[in-house]
Amino acid sequence: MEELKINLEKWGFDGYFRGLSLKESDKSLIPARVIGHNRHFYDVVCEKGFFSAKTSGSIRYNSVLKSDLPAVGDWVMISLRRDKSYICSILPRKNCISRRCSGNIIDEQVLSANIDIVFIVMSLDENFNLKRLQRYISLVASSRIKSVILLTKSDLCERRDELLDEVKKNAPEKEIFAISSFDESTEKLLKSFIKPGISAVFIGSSGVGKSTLINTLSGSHIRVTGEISSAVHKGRHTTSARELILLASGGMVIDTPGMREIQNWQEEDASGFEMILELSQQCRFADCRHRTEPGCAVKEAVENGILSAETVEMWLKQLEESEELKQKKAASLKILETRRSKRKKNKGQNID
Ligand SMILES: Nc1nc2c(ncn2[C@@H]2O[C@H](COP(=O)(O)OP(=O)(O)OP(=O)(O)O)[C@@H](O)[C@H]2O)c(=O)[nH]1
Ligand SMILES: [Mg+2]
Ligand SMILES: [Zn+2]
Repeated sequence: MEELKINLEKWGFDGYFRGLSLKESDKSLIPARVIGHNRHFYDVVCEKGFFSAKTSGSIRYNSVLKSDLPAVGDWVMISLRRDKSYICSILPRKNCISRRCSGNIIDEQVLSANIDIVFIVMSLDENFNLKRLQRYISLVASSRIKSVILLTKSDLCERRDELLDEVKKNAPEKEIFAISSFDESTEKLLKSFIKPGISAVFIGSSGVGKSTLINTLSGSHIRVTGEISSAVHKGRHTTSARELILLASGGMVIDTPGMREIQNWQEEDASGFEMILELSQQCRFADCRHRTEPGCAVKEAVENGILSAETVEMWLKQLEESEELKQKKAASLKILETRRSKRKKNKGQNID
């Protein structure tokens, strides 16, 4: 049988990752990209084809945070065996989108790695919410990946132009499009961003149409969308896992499940709030919280109608959250460190 040989460049294997993979000292390991993940296995693609792999003991042992484990989009080094394949290491990420996980301990979860463009999807129906959009924008901004805003379901919305203008005012430096997933022009628009070798990810709340857009791009209906299941009255079919697919036209797309909560792992960045930062320097008190302090330039700007009170509220909320997050993060890292060193000690005893 002829051996399947896959061109990894199509899957985004560029000079950067090739260089990193060549540095691997264990020459029996080969590079692969993680294209899917379920509870027990990772789906990977390598030159020899598609395989299911588990993480090696050493990856599991050495990971403190969830982000130390492979994520969809990661380039990894694998040992390929007929029956079992193992992911032995993760090549350093170019970038990643991550969020903090809820629970008692703050942890970081990588949503996807090595991404060239993020489509932030929000629909122009009852899901439309400027504050939520701002949170998505800062989630992506802290990862320094290019993002484009897609306002879907424009066919259902009579205030389309009005809402589009509102978003443009809130995110003046972004490319923003009001689209319908079912328009022919939509495929063309998206493909103008997703060129061969490019990895794109779609993020946004559940039901906004991420899978529908990906179906349009892939020209197939392999991704289940809300519509199919409502036809059989089984409730909405929402995407439950992240997966990366290669488009026939070149380029890759990652579908993600709708996020219920978006919380940044990296500290919030100030993009969109530059004006407040500048004004703060003119406040009478250096540590002005822009609430009740006299001589507050920010409050004054709001009163004069130069700055919207909503933007200031958003900024203050973000500050409070990131302050809280910083403290929790420090505490969590301590707990996780202790956990790791205990594990090391236990292992030492086993060896003795
Ligand atoms: N009218 C209209 N309906 C749309 C549009 N895009 C998607 N839909 C419908 O919206 C519903 C949800 O779409 P999905 O693609 O499953 O949404 P999703 O973002 O993948 O949702 P999750 O997987 O839960 O995160 C489906 O019934 C789609 O047919 C659009 O542009 N216009
Ligand atoms: Mg979906
Ligand atoms: Zn102030």
